[in-house]
Amino acid sequence: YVVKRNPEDMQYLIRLVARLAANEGTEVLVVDDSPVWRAHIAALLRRQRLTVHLAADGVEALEVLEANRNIRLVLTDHFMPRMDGETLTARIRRSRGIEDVAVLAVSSGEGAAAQFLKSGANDYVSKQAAFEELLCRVHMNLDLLDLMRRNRELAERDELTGLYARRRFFERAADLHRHAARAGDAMAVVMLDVDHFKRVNDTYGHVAGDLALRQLGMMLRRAFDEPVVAGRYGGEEFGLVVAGASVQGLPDRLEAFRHDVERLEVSLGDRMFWITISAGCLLASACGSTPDSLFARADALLYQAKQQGRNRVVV
Ligand code: GH3
Ligand code: MG
Ligand code: MG
Ligand code: MG
Repeated sequence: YVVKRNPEDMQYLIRLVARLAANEGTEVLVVDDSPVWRAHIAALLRRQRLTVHLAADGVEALEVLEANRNIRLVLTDHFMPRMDGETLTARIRRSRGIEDVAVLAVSSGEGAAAQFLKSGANDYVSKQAAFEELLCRVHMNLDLLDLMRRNRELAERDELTGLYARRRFFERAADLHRHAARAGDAMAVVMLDVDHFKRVNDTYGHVAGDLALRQLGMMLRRAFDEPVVAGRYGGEEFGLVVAGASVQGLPDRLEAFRHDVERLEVSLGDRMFWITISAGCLLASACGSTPDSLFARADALLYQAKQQGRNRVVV
């Protein structure tokens, strides 16, 4: 790096140190038919503490990508035998989004940038540019991938419980329903609600309420991991969706879970309390139903559980 004695460059240098640490060991792929260029760029990137894979053309690059699913950035040349960089970029995009694998096109051709970007490249740098620019773009693109990943995580996961947040939960439920309807599979939709939770908050405080929800979320994650889709769709309301063979035995597992929750000791400071849950568990065929209708019927069962005195599962 060329570091000028101006505040911007010094700031960049400081950020770069943090970046180098964050990106250390990140896997990248250099695709170029020139062995000299390949070796040179690889050495440059290894000095940035990146893990570098190499390929001599697009065909080899696709093989390397398939064998190394952790590669996050592809630096690709334009003209290469067997498969050129633009085709390679388009092929990568058929299965991997721009937030999954970044493509940085490295070429000397006039007008190549637009072609690359239209094929799905994240960024472009000319072979005539200073290596410093190439390095800046490598780190910038890796940072953007991290940012996109973090944003998605924030949007999809409920912060308190680590379960799917509302929107993603209903999306996953719809996906599951579509597959199950095609396969003619059975489905189960469970709606689960903490009993008299307003009282818990009123008696022990909001912090204690949060703690109870966090512990309940942890128990749900443990008791119903994949292929069960578990989410928090409301304040003290949780949902489960499952299709196919896993539907069998779900009512029994749910009853055991209800019992486990009943015995969970939630303690904050020197105070201890217990919570109970009610659940509506709908078993249905995915064919001839919509996700909305299944949720509405599960909700009606949950309402029955509340009516019948709470702390119970109605199937
Ligand atoms: P029911 O048995 O009929 O479900 O009674 P309930 O009190 O649980 O139901 P209600 O819907 O009246 O109240 C839900 C309460 O859950 C109200 C709200 O303060 C509380 N709540 C919702 N989200 C959160 C949260 O994130 N943290 C805490 N601490 N409380 C929450
Ligand atoms: Mg070439
Ligand atoms: Mg509720
Ligand atoms: Mg409630």
